[in-house]
This record gives sequence, C-alpha cells and structure tokens, in this order.
Amino acid sequence: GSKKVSLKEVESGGRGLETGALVWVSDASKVWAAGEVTHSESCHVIVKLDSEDPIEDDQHVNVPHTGASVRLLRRDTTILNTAALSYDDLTNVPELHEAALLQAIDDRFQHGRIYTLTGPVLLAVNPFRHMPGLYSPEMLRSFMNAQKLQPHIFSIANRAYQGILDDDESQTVLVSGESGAGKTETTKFVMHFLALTGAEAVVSEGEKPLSRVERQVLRSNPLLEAFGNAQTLRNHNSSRFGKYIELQFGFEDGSHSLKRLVGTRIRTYLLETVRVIDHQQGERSFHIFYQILAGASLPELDGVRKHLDSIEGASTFKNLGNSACSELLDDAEDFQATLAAMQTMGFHMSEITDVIRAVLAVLHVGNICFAVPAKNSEASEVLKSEDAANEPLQLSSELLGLPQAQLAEVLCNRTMQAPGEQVIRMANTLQQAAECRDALARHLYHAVFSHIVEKTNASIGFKSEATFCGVLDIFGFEFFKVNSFEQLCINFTNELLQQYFNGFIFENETALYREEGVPWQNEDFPDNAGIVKLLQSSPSGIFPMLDEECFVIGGTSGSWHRKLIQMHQNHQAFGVVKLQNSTFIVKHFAGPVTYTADGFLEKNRDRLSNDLLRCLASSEWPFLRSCFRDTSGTSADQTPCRSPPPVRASLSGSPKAAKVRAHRSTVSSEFRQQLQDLMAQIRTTTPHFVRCIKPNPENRAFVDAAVPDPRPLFDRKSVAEQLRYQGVLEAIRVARAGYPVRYQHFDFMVEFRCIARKSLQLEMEAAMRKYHEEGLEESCLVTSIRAFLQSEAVLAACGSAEAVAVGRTRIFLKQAAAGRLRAA
Ligand code: AOV
Ligand code: MG
Repeated sequence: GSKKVSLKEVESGGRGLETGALVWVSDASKVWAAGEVTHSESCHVIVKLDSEDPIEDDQHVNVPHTGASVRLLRRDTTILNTAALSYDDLTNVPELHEAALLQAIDDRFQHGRIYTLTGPVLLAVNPFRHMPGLYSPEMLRSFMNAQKLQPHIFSIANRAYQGILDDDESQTVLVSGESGAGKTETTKFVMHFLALTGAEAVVSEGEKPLSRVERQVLRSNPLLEAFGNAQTLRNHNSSRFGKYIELQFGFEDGSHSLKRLVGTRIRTYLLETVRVIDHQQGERSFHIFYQILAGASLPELDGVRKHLDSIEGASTFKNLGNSACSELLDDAEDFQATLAAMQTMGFHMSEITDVIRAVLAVLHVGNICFAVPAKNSEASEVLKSEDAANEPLQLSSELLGLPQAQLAEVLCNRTMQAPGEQVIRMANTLQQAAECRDALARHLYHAVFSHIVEKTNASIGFKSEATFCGVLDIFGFEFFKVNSFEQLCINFTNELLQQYFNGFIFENETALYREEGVPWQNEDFPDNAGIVKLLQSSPSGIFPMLDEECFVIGGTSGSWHRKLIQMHQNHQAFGVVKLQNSTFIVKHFAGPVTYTADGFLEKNRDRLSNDLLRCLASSEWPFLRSCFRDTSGTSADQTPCRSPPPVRASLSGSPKAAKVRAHRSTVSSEFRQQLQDLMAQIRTTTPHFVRCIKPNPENRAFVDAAVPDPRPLFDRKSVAEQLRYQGVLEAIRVARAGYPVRYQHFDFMVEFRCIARKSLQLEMEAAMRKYHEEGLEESCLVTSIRAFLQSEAVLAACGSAEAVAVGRTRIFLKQAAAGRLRAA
C-alpha cells in the first residue's frame, strides 16, 4: 500500500534523500518503521519497508514531497541492531532523533541491557523480573570509585557519592516515570549503593558491618511501603505518596577519606488517603490492612487481641470489600518485615500496638452506617447492627478511647458559631454523616502514616548540617479518563520538575559547546514557564483562584470553574471543551489534560470538622490525643483541619507567612509550599536524572519464553509516549537544535574519507592508524580533518563553511551538510 508522506521533515533544507538512503517512516503501530529509498525523484521518493516476515511481499511507500502527514527521518546504519549495543551513551550516535532513540532502547532492552545513557541522563527500562547479577555485590563493587559514567543505576549513585566526597557538594537523584516504571525500585538501588559504599560493606573479606543508621535507612523502605503503598491495576506495589529522602554523609571517626551515612530525613507528599475509603475493582487499600489481617495470630498483636478475634478476613470491612488477597504479595511474610522494620526503627511494643490499634480503628470506623431517624428525614443516626457483639460504633469508640455517644454525636451533628453568637447545633443529613465518617477514617490514617514517618526520622536522626544526597521518588505525569484535583497537583509537580530538567539540559549543552570550543546560540529552548505561571501565579493562577474560592462565602467548584474560564479562556495553555460544562483543559508540557472541576473545592478544603477534632483530642488514648493535639485549635471555623503534614519543611517562608497560612491553609496551598521548599532545596544540589520507562502496559516480564506471546514485550508506542512526556525527546531536540549531526573525529573520518582526493585520503588513513595503533592525540586527527574540510569537494558539498564545526572531540554538522556529504 502507499502512504501519503510529507518530505518537510526530511533532511530539512537538503536535496532530499538519495536512492539507497536508509530511512525511518512514521508508522501507526511501530511508531517508526525501517525502510530504504528505492527511487528518488523530483517530486517524491519511494521507500521499501524492511519486512520482518520474509514471505510477506515487500511493502513500498510512495512519499510525495508535499502535503502529507507521514514523516521520514534518516536512518543511521550505526544504530542498527547489535551495533546499537555499543552505544552505551546515545549522545555518541551521529544522528539522534526519536526514531534512533527508540530503536536503540528497544535493541538494548531485547539484549537485556535495561540501562542506557543519553549524556548525563539515565534511561532505565523496567525488566519486570530479577536480572541475575545486575545488582550483585560484585557489580556494586565494580562501580565504587569508578570515574567514567556507565549505563547503570549504581554508576549514577557512585557519581553522586563522588560529588559528596570530592566536592563536598550536596546531590539529588531525581527519578521519574509513570506508575510501575520502576521509580521506587530505582530509589532503593540508589539507597542501597550509598549505604553500602560508605560502609565498604560489599567486600566480603574484612567487610565492615553496617552502622545503625545504615541499617535503619535500608529498613525504612519496607516500613513506608507497608503504610503508603497499595496494589493498583498498574503496579502491585504502587507508592501512593511522593517522597524525598535526604541521605546525609559525614566522615567516619578517624577517617578522612571515607564518608558514610550519618543521618537521614524523609519527607512525604500527598498521601492518597481516599484509598482508605474506596478503591477500584481489582485494586486494594494500603498493604498494612491486609498484613495485619494475615498476621492476626502473632503474639505481637496481643495488645489488640479482642478487636482482632471478631474479624473474619477482609470482607468484614466495608472499605476493604472483596479485595482480600493478592497473588503477587505475601501479606503474612510482609507483615513480619514490617514488624521487624518497626523494631529496627526503635518502636517499643506498646508503640507498635498503638499503631495497629489506630489502623484497626480506621477499618471499624469505616463500617459505621447511618439511618434516617423516624421523626426527622433531614437528620441521621447511627444504624444499629444486628450483630450486637460486633457493633461498629462500639468497636470504633473502644479503639478510639471515646464514649460511644460522643462519637455518634459528632458524626451525626455539627455545631456552628458565628463570632459573638450562640453555638447552634445542626443535624447532619445521611450524606453529611457519611462524609464525616469518611473524613475521620482518612484523617486518622493520615495521622498514622505521618506518625510512622516522624518516628522513622526521629530514630535515624538528622544533622543540622551535613552534605547530603537527596533521592526524589515522586508520582509521574498522570492523565485518566476523568482527572481531578489530585491529578492537577501531580501534574503541577511534574511541570516544576520539567522546568528544572529543561534548565539542566540547557546548561549541560551550553557547557558541552564551550568545552568543544564551538560557538553556540540556541534560543529555541523549550520553556514551560507560561504553564507554571498559569497554575501558580498569585492571584489569578488556577491554584490561587481555587484557594480564594474556598474562603468565599457560598463558593463552589462551579463558581470557581466559571471564574477560571472568564479569566483564562484566551490563555495559550488553557482550553475549554465545548458541551462539557464543568471541564477545563490545561496544556501541560507533556500534553493536554482535561480536568473535571467537580469536587475540587471540597478536596482542596479537606477539613475535619472542629467538632470531630475536639472530640479526638479529648480521647483517653494518649496516642490519639497526640495525633490531633496540634490541629484542634479553637480557631475560626474556616480553618481546614488536616492532620499535621509529615515533616515541616525546613525552608518554609518567614514566620509571618507561616502564620497566615495556618489560618487560610488549604491542601493545595500547603502542598505548593512544600513543593516550593523542595525545589529550592534541590536547586542547591547537583542533579542526576533517571527516567524510568515501562516497556509494556501489562507489566509483562522480560523474555517470558515459556509462553509464546504475539504482543510485543517492548511496546514502542507507549515507550515513545513516555519518552515524550518525560521530556527526553525534547531534551534531545534542544541539544541538537544547533548541530543535529555529530561524529567523533575518528568515526567522521571512517565515514567520509572516501570523498577526499586520493592523496588526502592516504594522509587521513595514516593519521587514523597512528591514532588507533599508537594512541596518538586527537589533535593529529583534527589537522587532517581540517585539511579535508577545506578541500574543494567537501566545501562544495557542505555549501558553507559554517555548516560544519570542528570541536575538540567531535565534528558538528548541520543537517543539510551531513546529507550532502553522504550523497557526495
Ligand atoms: P514505580 O515506583 O515507578 O510505580 P516500582 O518501582 O514499584 O514502580 O516497580 C514496579 C515493579 O517493577 C516492582 O515491584 C518490581 O517488580 C519491578 N521492577 C522495577 N524495577 C526493576 C528492576 N530494576 N529489576 C527488576 N524488577 C524491577 V508507582 O509507585 O505505581 O508510580 O505509584
Ligand atoms: Mg513507587
């Protein structure tokens, strides 16, 4: 069949493609399909597609020069199959574009090479199975103190460690990727390397044991995962919160050469507490619930024995539903690890009991049901259950250390008080009572999670001043069928990180040109500042407007939405969908996302009523009191009461700003403040970027030979999408905007010396031999390359002298010049 193809993209400004040229043709399923030009004429070229199936007829594509939607890119022979394996760093590929990048990662992955470098950025494709030897002690040791950056996560970790050691500068490893791409595993490999390398604990003989801090840091992972991770449709161990871990290093006593872990601080972001209430079919709530149920018979749980014995598995609890078991997880075994981790973190038995008691309370509270009382249809009362021994209200109030009547009262009623007036008591409707109950369960769970994080931080300890390596494991860009407040927060985070990444790539490229001694002016720099501003600038950004609406009397998500449209309808990065009333579009860096405005206000307020707060703070259970003490102020009713954020950022603004925030705090304002602090801190460090990639949407493992599967293991379409929205392609585009084609000196001579006249050719070959065999300096190559470039044939082919620049280690070429040289 023949496709209509535009030649606009091809060899921009060149003479087009010569017969025999190898090309990539844009393709619906493969993204880019390999082909070869078999005819080149004035108005079109004909491309023969490489066929994987030898029996199938050769496919030819007729590509007219104008007016079509299919694209062509030149295909480098060097990027073909096994040759690509030699490219550990893709910046060495002469022509790097989307097709070449995709092909290289694909080929490398098929050969079990899950890591690839593009300059300083590490791409990591998730193999979804154990890779023998890839993270062994020998492997780890081989990266310790190594100078050259290699495509491996240990190499990145080592580089960060060296930065701390040699330059005494703090570092950050920024890990990104979609759900299930491998961010958390990657983070753990980094922590593993950093803990062991400082302890020199990978050398089996004379190995130094891990210190308390090192052990605790490693154990913090299973602990946080038990409380903050859950099985989702995309990942059986999905982190439902973001985290930034600062690993601090200091000289060991008596040593002035080795720095090892001396302290740590974990900060967490946006725990997805709604999961406590509800989850999709096929997903689960947080691991800890199932772990407790699976380990119910353990003596460690004797403190809550009475409340465990009445439970008949997950189905006892409305909020867990039928999501009991997971084929991919062993809850009983994991619970042992959770308990062990808590012990390592210094939790006493009574403290462990407190935590488990609170988790059980969350479950029992979820079981409380309401009914409409006979005499008042606008009110609600707690529904008595038939099983008197297992009354949810009673079990909840016992666990919470509150009188039953008081708990029922604050769920079914609310009080209000205007300044200087009497307290008015109002009945909650059935729905309001249920919302109240759910808010209680969510806030209680959040408090437990915060407590775990705080306790972990307190046990490990944090030095007020020490060089550190931060590791950021935070939700990637998200878009679903329906997108809400959470997605806007997450995508905003990604805009900020992208902005930072763009700046880094730009600086890196500028430095490269400087080092090569090649002048470079690039104004074509991808910039998402406009979108960031649309989201956050005060007072008319999307978030500030949302906050404002939360404090306007009678404000609703609808009124906010109307104001948004009025304010931003002409903004480049903003859009509306016709016929979809409550939606709006934000044109994110990674692509446009349609948000549904419903519920934004409520989610942003997320308040626990003051009545409930006062009630919780009056509990006879000290643990609960301590969780809600700080937030149960008698302040004005408009204070949205959230459980305390895990750890207050150290860099928060002035005390005045903090005070104002306390009064008008919302989820988004608090989160944005946290993010601002985070970015400010990251900016003081040397960054290292890891982009995690999910090879296929089904999480199928690398080489599953036993089961023949027609679906590709490496789904090029979804990988290409990930590369795009993680900014990898954009980074390459920017990097190559000036001179898209680059050759190492030697490779350049290999490729083009045949154009030179005989005598020059011999001269070049002599230089190449000397360079290769005698290890001569690059400069001897440069001399003959300069002579080559000044020869008439070459000058004629390149068009102008500016089309080629000779750098210290590379030759830089404009696209057209490269095309003409190849055709010459
Ligand atoms: P995520 O952190 O990026 O998702 P994970 O790090 O949890 O993803 O990885 C998902 C699963 O992929 C893990 O449970 C492992 O089974 C597997 N995996 C990841 N990296 C590797 C690796 N290098 N080698 C072997 N298996 C690996 V989410 O937290 O859902 O956004 O919210
Ligand atoms: Mg994760």
